Order: sequence, then C-alpha cells, then structure tokens
Amino acid sequence: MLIIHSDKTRDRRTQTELCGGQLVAPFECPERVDYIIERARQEQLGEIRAPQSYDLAPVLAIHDRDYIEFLRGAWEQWKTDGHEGEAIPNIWPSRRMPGRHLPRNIEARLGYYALAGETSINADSFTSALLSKDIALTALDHVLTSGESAFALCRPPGHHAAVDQFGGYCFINNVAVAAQRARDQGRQRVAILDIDFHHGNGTQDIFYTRNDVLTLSLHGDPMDEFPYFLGFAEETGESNGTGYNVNYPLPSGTDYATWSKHLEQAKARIRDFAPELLIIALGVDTFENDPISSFKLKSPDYLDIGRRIHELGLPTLFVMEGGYAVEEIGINAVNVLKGFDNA
Ligand code: OKP
Ligand code: ZN
Repeated sequence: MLIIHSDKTRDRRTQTELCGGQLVAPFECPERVDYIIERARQEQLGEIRAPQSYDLAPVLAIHDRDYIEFLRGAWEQWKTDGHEGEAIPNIWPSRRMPGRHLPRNIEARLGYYALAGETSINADSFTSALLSKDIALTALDHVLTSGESAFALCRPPGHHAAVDQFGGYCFINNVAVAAQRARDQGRQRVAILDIDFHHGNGTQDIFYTRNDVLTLSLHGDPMDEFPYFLGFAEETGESNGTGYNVNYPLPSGTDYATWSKHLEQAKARIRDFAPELLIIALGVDTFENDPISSFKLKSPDYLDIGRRIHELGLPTLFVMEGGYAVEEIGINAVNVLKGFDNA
C-alpha cells in the first residue's frame, strides 16, 4: 500500500494541553507519526512518498473562509496581544450568548471558533493543518487515478473539525476535504467510515444534509466520551441526508467481539449505498491501553479490521486520525493496513 508521509508533520509540537485542570504534555505529539512510519518501514508496507501541495480551494469547499483566515492569523494576534503561553480558548458563545458577532479580541475569537479547550494553537498549527490536508489529498489522488488503495499518514487529525470549528486536536477535516474532492472529480457516492474511538462530529455535521456522502462512525458513547454533544444513534441525517448518517455509540469496555459486530452492520449499510470510494477515518485509540479511551481492542484485532474492510472490495483511502498509546500506535495502525493488503 502506498503511504503518503512528510517529516514536516513533526514540526508542530505544542507544549500544553488543558487536561484535568492542568497543562500537560499533549497526547497528540510528533512521536505518534515516528512510530507509525518506523513500523511501516519495518513491515515493508509499501512505497513511502512525499505529499504534493494543494491550494486552498479544496479546503474552502468544506470550511468557511473566515475560519481559515482566523486559523492563519490566530497565533500572531495572540502574541500581539501580549500573551505568554500557547493560545487556548477560555470562553464560548454558549446557550444564552449565541455569538451573533465575531469579536475583535483574540480570546473571544478563539472561543468563537473552538469546540473544546484542549487544543492549543502555536506558531506551527496552521501550516501543520495545511500539510495534513496535502497528505490526505495526495493519497486521495493516488486512489482516484490508480484505483488502488493508499494510506495518508496525516497529523494533526481532522474528524472533529467542523465547517468553522477546531478542537479535539483537529483544525481541517481531512476526510471531509478528501471526500468533497472525490465528488468534484466525478465520484458519485463516497462513504466515510470512522473507526476512531471518538465520534467524528465534524464529518457528521459537514455532510448531515447530503445523500452523496454516507457517514458512519463507531465510537465511545457520547454520554460518557468526547465530544459528548454529538454522536448519538438517533442522529441519522436531515432533509436530503436523512438516513445517510449512521452512529454506533458503544459502551466503555467494548471488546473486539462486540465492536466487530457493529463493524459488520456498518459494512452492510455501506454495501447497500454502493459507493465508488471508501474513506476510512483510521483511529487506533480503540486499543486497550490507549491513555484517553475506554475500548478493549488488542493488537491482533487490527489485522482483522483490515481484512474485514477489504471484504467490501472498494478503492479505499485510509486517513490517520487518533491513537495515543504511542508505543503501540505503529503496530496497530500498520496492522490494519497489513490486514487489508494481505486479505
Ligand atoms: C481526538 B481524536 C484528555 C481528554 C482529551 C479530547 C480528545 C480528542 C480526541 N484529558 N479530549 O478523535 O483521537
Ligand atoms: Zn480519537
């Protein structure tokens, strides 16, 4: 399987993540990519190729221009305002303050565009988000032109990013940008299957009223798990999109026997939809030792996930999302791809 990777994904290393009332070393760290690429090399998974650059057009096909311009300038404005640490939101337009205006103040702007407070912005955040989408789009273009599958080793992840919101370590929704480009290149139906531990709220929201992009997500029950406010089973889409969003919230402690049953349900819905392209939002934070998640998948299970996805017989784009058990992330992510390739 072709792997799209850039050493520059290492460039963004934020110092702070607001977690449990403390600023801790961020879970979403450069070492995640180091372990995956090292394992891919060891296992001779396939050619490793650098990404091409894309302009903003595919990003603006998904995200609001004002939001993207905010991301571009946020760090400069934060520093100009005299703040010492990394940029972290601390106020939101909440239920009784609906946020009809975009304030000038950078703290207010951060809250206006943030969906959560754990994702710090630093000098490299915007360029790293742009690079991450380049990786996804380069891998996508390979899938579209060759009909083969590919792995986009994206960092930062993307599936929590909505039209005009960042958070959950995400800024640009890589799978959504890729799906829209596939549509613009003439693919009629695209399915996005999100197997990250966390619900892909951004992806769901972006395509919620559409029937040309089927979105499915297996994840920790939002009553207990991030992002808490989206990802329930009753969210099935709206207007034209009714029936084209499928959520499988699963309880804490879910093991592979239960998880894989729901994967088969998702596969049945995908078969019924008959997409021309399948995009996998590939998180491996379903792993038993993941530090921020609560499922119980084991490393060999990831081989079986790849095998089961291969049974769909579709051109498949794998896009990296989460996974924070840094020691095992390489084994688990590469196992999915090996299981797919060797099926
Ligand atoms: C991003 B992706 C740690 C809480 C972390 C945010 C989780 C973001 C996950 N104290 N909450 O879906 O893997
Ligand atoms: Zn996750």
